[in-house]
Amino acid sequence: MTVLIKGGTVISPTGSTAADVLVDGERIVAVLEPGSTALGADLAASAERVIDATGKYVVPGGIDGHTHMQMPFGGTEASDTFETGTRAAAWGGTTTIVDFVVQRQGERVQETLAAWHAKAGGECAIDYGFHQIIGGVDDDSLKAMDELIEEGVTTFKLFMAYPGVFYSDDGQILRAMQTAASNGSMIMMHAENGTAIDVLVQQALARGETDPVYHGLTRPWQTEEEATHRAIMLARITGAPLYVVHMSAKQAVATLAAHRGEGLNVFGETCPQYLYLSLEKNLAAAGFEGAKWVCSTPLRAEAEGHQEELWKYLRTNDLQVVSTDHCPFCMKEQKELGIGDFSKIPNGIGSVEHRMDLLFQGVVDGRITKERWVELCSTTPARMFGMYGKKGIIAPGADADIVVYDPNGHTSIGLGKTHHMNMDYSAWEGYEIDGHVDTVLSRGTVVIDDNQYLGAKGHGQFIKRGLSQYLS
Ligand code: DUC
Ligand code: ZN
Ligand code: ZN
Repeated sequence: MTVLIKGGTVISPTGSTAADVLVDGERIVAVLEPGSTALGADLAASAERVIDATGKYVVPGGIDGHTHMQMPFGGTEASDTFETGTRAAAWGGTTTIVDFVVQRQGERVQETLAAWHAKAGGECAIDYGFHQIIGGVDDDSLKAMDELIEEGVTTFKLFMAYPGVFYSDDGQILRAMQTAASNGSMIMMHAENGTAIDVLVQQALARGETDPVYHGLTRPWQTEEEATHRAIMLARITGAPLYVVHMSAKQAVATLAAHRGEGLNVFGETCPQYLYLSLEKNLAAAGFEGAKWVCSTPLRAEAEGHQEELWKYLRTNDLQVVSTDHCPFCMKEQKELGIGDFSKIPNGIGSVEHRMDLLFQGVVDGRITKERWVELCSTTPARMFGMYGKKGIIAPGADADIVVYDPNGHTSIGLGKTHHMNMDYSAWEGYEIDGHVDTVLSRGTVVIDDNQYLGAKGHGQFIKRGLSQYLS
């Protein structure tokens, strides 16, 4: 099938240009100046399908480099399956996710990877890759890190939080970083001081402070900044590259930025919830309502100015990627596990469907340019996670993962279950976006068009990723 996307403005991090995009099968074969008679123009004239993109943006499909579909966590399991979560992602213009395989102490890494392949295989609407969580650093799991690179899993997540669950101590982190430094892979870090947080949590509960807001108050910014700094120091000792996930504290990003400034390969990711939502407005909502926004790292106080600073850091490239940390739980029977004890509320927010729209609102509001929007949401994740060329760019030879985005359209989020994530609420209820995902192609197949889902489970393929292209 040949598809011509005609009359739109093609956006990349380096600029925007009026161009027609020709797709043949699963790939982009030409990006043509309008009216061009160059190679490919003949083919364009005979395209089997023409999509009129006049007045619209034509952008590389979104890459969400941080999702947790059906993740076992907090005494339950994240409510989106690979099927429902990737379908919701497609609705929102995301055409690739990188999800996390979970390994805990005592489990064999390769067996957990096989289990995740079994869960996701044949289920996904869009392409997907895996990062590997190493929850039990030992000789066997360190050896597995070398082996997984051959299997296209080139990034390894460690936790400085959640003692007794995923937590690694500094010695374990050091060893994993030494392995990453030697095999060229990258360490992703959940940077929060988990043992200090656990003491603060127990003390709060003993005082009868059980509401959701105490989740945020027992994880103060110092616990994120301290862990970020410690992770950077360990990276510095070992020479390993470091990617700090879901950063929400401005002080932690300042520390990261200072070390980037010294030339270290340290990178930072934030998520839409840390840009728009806050401790006061959301986590402190009346009654048990705040549970909707319990995630870690936590939402931060607007009065402290974190959200504004994070937007600034996105602009200045001190934060490089926006992912979602999509980890949805329903209120009923899941978030409700924490009624009367905030520490039992499963941690996570669902946003996989809304990332492209929410960040585009940043373009409308003048916070970032549309080119930076594409860079943060697609091109840099592709490069960071070893997929660039195939993903993250509109260019001949790349997969035809394409979004036709209408900057004059409108999207109402959340209202009355207008979203497609498998959740009984929306963390984004009431958000209005000045833009709209019109058409989405995943490897040349139209999966969303005119507010209709046309995709199919099993279309999405596993991506064997290479090493991060930021390290070579
Ligand atoms: N934080 C969350 O909010 N959910 C999943 C895991 C994590 O680190
Ligand atoms: Zn995390
Ligand atoms: Zn996560």
